Amino acid sequence: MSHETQPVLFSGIQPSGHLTIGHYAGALRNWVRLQHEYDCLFCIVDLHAITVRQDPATFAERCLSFAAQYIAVGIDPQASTIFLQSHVPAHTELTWLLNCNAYVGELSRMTQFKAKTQGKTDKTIGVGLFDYPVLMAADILLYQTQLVPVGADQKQHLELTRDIAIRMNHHYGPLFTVPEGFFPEVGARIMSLQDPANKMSKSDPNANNYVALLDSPETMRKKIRRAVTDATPGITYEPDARPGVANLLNIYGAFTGESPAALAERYADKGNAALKHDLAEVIVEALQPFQQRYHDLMTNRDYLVALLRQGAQSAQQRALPTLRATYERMGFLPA
Ligand code: ATP
Ligand code: LTN
Repeated sequence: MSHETQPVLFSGIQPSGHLTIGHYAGALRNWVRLQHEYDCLFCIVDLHAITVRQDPATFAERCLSFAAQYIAVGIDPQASTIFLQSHVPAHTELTWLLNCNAYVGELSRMTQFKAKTQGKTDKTIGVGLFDYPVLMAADILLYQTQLVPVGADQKQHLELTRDIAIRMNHHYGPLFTVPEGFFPEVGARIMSLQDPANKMSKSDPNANNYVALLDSPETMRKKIRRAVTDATPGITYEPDARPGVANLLNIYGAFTGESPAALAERYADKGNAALKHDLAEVIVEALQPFQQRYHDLMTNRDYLVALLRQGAQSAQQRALPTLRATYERMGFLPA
């Protein structure tokens, strides 16, 4: 199918910390799976990343590394548009127009905002962190996006995006496609290995909480071996009663396509050690070709830089009609 007739898919990841098996399970593997059925834009949302302070000395390099990881995981750069958010000014421009149609009340209810500001005072909470979901809405709405494949933690942000789109369509006439989320059945929320009550996060100061896609095989094996489980004999899939074991089964299922319940049956008479051993091997084996491709790509920086430039040009062109229509409908004098 040619791109003109395909529905648009948009998704993005912040270039902060290290990409983890959580991002693989919740987002990346679905991008790969869906990329040929949709007209896809995969963004490295660098403007979102600076809502938490980033080290300027390493930030650009991390953005390039994320682009290489998108391709290494299986995104075909010929078929999809890969680009950096900061290279396409339409994203920040539309954000302002949306800001004036979004409410402090709805942004104050965002659980990610509440979690990231917990224990902080107004004097130290950045305005960017508060406005983060509006920039995300702009990312999505600029391209008349129909599908947004993300992990379960993004459900609320997607609902807000839909609310803003519906509200503006109502006020100014049809402007935006109202997008749908795509949440995987297995792996939509991978939990921390040491604390299965919390989400696995790539910016976690404790590296034992996550497996990074670029960890060495030995590090991966060690982190899985040390994952917190419980003392109950045998393996069962009981997310509430046995969150640590359930998390390992979810990760396993995300990598092999099996259901966590079926895996639990297969391992019913075995122990945690056997499950961890096999899971580590599944992850190591799946990521070995990814790591090889990644290292090859990183030796060709000119290629990556050119690809991102091309992607940004194409994205900006595609974003302009919606941006201009929004200005126009809001009554601005055309430039
Ligand atoms: P951070 O951990 O740095 O605060 P984040 O990982 O929550 O950030 P992003 O890096 O922007 O945020 O997440 C990118 C995508 O990966 C989103 O679709 C998100 O839902 C998904 N994702 C992130 N962590 C997980 C996880 N633990 N399980 C499943 N999906 C995840
Ligand atoms: N907020 C998202 C990242 C993100 C995104 C987007 C995802 C920014 N813009 C547009 C999908 C579509 C997160 O996962 N933290």
